[in-house]
Amino acid sequence: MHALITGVTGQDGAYLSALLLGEGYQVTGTSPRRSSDNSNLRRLMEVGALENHKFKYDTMDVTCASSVDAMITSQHFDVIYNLAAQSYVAESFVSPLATTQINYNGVLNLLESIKKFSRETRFYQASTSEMFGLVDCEAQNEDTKFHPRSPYGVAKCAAHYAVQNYREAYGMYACSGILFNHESPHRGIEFVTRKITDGVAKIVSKQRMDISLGTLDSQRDWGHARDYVRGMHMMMTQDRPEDFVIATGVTHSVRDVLEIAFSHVGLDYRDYVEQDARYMRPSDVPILCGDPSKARSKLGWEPTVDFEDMIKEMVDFDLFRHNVDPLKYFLTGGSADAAANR
Ligand code: F7E
Repeated sequence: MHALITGVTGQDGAYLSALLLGEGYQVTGTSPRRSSDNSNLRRLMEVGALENHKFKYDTMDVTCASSVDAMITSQHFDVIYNLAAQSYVAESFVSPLATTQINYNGVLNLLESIKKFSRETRFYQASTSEMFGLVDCEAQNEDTKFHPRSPYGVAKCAAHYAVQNYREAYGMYACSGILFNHESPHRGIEFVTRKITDGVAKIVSKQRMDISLGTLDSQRDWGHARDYVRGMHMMMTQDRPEDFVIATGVTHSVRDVLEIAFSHVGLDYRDYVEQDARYMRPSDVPILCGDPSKARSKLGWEPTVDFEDMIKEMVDFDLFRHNVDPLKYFLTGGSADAAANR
């Protein structure tokens, strides 16, 4: 089996590559351009994908139809996972057109190319809980109406409907995973959980004194990315294509993330966090909570990582990255100097 993963250099691309390689797949992973210093391949290196002879890294720009056609006609792909996206919601308010170009037009380019050249290829689209936006029910499932609150969410809704349309119009195996927030030590530094865990590690290692954040009241259903890419793969190996919500069903606030991350290193977040209007969004999503019942019953999917354990794992990883050995740190009663990992 040969898989194409677009946006392979991101958190989910790395975990999905590792999963599929472990299942014996040949994996071609793409991003729009090669960076000269290869720093964008860091995650693929860390999960062990780069050194696997069945993994190939290539360039493809989903916003360019000829680039997509060239890739899809150059070899046969059994499955395509579209993870390419401008995924930072705040940035979509600044660059709505560029966001739409990648997050919607890019999906159309892929669907058109599959329709024209490789109709048997299965297609996965990374849909998102941001499509639900302003919700009026306690838990969101596959039938909950969309009320996006950002250019990011609007473009993702358009792409979601396009996938549904190609499935109905052309009988393609095309499905969307409606994934709620999913984090890990490989999460981008701009997202709130990682910004906090990296900030805690920088405070412990005395590289900074505080963290500036936007609203602390937002509530999200946060799961672990490794669990969520397993859900993607399960959706793509069914008899029929269907959309699924992937979530834990448990909601926490940004304040809860702060509480866990800071108390893990023996600090009180109130002494280190300041609020900054620059991180407030013109319209935000106050609360989300997923209902993964369909994924549970039809796919047999279950989340395996507890929220608190995940945040602590991220803090420990960031402590290591900032040269503090977490174990020595705790054993020496919170002395970063004594725990310096040199
Ligand atoms: O924000 C608030 C912020 O950027 C979460 C993406 O993967 O998940 C992610 O979207 C909440 C928001 O994630 C800061 O206002 C406060 O209410 O970590 P986030 P997101 O916007 O929920 C969905 C499912 C996706 O599909 C997206 O691609 O936290 N918040 N202060 C902050 N957020 C950030 N980033 N930075 C702050 O300083």
